[in-house]
Amino acid sequence: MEIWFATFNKGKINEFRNLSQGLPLDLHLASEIATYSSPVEDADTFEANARIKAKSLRAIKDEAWVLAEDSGLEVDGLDKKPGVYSARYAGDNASDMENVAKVMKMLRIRSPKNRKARFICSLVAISPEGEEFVFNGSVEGEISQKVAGQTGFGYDPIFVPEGESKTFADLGPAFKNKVSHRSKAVRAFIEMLKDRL
Ligand code: ITT
Repeated sequence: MEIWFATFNKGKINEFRNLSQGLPLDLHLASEIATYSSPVEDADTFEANARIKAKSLRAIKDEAWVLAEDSGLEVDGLDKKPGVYSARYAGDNASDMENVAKVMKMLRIRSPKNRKARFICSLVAISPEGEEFVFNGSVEGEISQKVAGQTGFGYDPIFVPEGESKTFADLGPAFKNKVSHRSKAVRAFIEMLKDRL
């Protein structure tokens, strides 16, 4: 089964590959298409932004499955920011570490005590026939006091999932793939696909 993933985020790609291991999927990436560039993600929900990405690739690839996801971190003490702005919280083209530093700084200023947070993932898939499917996943946790850990990407070095004392970046990819927002959405997508394999 041919699937085209509308993402340029290597962290998302690695996690999808891990989660879909062993399945007869022929995974292709948007980066293989020289003429494709990321669309403007100007919607105010994860799902709507994921749909924008899926549809932009579907416009070029209409004979295969197309997949896109939008995800991010909501921090309660920051009025649910960075939310849909997670990739560019510290500015357009900001690095992961710059975004992490901004969350730590804003929490220190605004809400050092309330560190409750969650990751959210909304995945939109479009079948070769043009049917659209939406799968959502989230994981609750809190923002750590310190940046810690070497694995993963994005805000993983400051996100401690509920019931744990270490960050996702410290806990490692096997743990993250068991409980993460993305793993929940991707697993639901895979379950739906299995019926069609
Ligand atoms: P594409 O649009 O090309 O898929 P992107 O990185 O721009 O890649 P998003 O617009 O969905 O993706 O932004 C998601 C951001 O949220 C991402 O860059 C991270 O900063 C953060 N994020 C999402 N999932 C995460 C995870 O599992 N761990 C850590 N940070 C995550």
